[in-house]
Amino acid sequence: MDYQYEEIAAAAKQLKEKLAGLEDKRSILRAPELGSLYAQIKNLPAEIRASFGQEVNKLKNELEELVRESTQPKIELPLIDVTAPFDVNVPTDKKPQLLPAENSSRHPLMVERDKIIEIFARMGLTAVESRQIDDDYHMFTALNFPEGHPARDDYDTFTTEEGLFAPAHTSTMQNRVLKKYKSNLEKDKAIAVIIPDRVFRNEDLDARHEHTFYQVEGVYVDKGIHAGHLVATIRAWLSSYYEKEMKIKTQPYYFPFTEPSFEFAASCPFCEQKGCNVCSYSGWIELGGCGMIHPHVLREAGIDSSKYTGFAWGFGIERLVMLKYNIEDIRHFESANLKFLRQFS
Ligand code: FA5
Repeated sequence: MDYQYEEIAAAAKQLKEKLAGLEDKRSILRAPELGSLYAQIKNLPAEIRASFGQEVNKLKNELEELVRESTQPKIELPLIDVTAPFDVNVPTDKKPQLLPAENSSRHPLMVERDKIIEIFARMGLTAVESRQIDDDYHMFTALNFPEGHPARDDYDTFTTEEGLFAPAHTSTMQNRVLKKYKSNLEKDKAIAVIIPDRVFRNEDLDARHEHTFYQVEGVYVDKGIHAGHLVATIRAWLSSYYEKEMKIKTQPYYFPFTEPSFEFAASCPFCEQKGCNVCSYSGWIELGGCGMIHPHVLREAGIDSSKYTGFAWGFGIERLVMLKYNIEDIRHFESANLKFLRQFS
């Protein structure tokens, strides 16, 4: 920094040299050289008093900044390309840290999404990311919704002028992951994938419905797979996520891409099924849809449906988290309400 008064410039040079050798860096702010500059101000001629005083303050600020820099622990962040995609399967503690943790906290949905991925990873399922814009083929045709099928109305979402969609569910990824991993089957390995990502719906909002939310899709295909594997997988995962033994109930439902299809509910973890206001006194909480992958969907991806069978499911991540922490309104997640968000950091 430049100083127009020679005396101040000389003191600045001297004080900076002195600072380098000091153990208690803050003591430089009490140095006699600085004190004597301040003491002179009141005796100076009126025409230079203000500018001299400003320069002494400038020197004090510079010293304070140097003290701050030398006393703050150095944060050595590795150089990273923030635009580069990284694999969603990388464990949380190995992911690139963009901000020092003390300046920020992660969103609870992202923390829980990582826990979900980690439990499935231990069960042998790999995570694949979805996309924010998709096409008619992946949203409907590949999932066995022919054109004009009334079930298309259940997935009413935002569209672009070009006729593309913001995906209304993570099932839009089924055809892609079946194609990507079908070579596993020839090597006697299962297709075992989860897709945790954001989805969108044209929805009337309330305490349980958002227009933008997260789902986690699961797709498992191998020889001899049946609905018992589906129920056992979901039950094992839920018991691990809620850290208690969970019961599962399925009831018949309809999805064009699974046959048979089910809605599944888990035993209420709050009341041990005695009945409470969270489960509307039924003892069960509905969590998602599932079923055996329809042979048309397997064949569309080039998989021999007479040889291989599989199951798929879709949970709403917000609903899972609401149940875990007894959160009564889904809209808290996107509210940017720091009082709510900080409870999870
Ligand atoms: C589906 O989206 C199917 N794709 C699930 C599926 C996958 C079935 C694979 C079979 C095989 P559904 O529309 O029921 O199904 O949504 C699944 C879950 O997403 C719901 O149970 C709920 O937990 C969550 N969900 C749905 N709509 C909303 C919403 N507007 N806000 C928050 N969560 C929602």
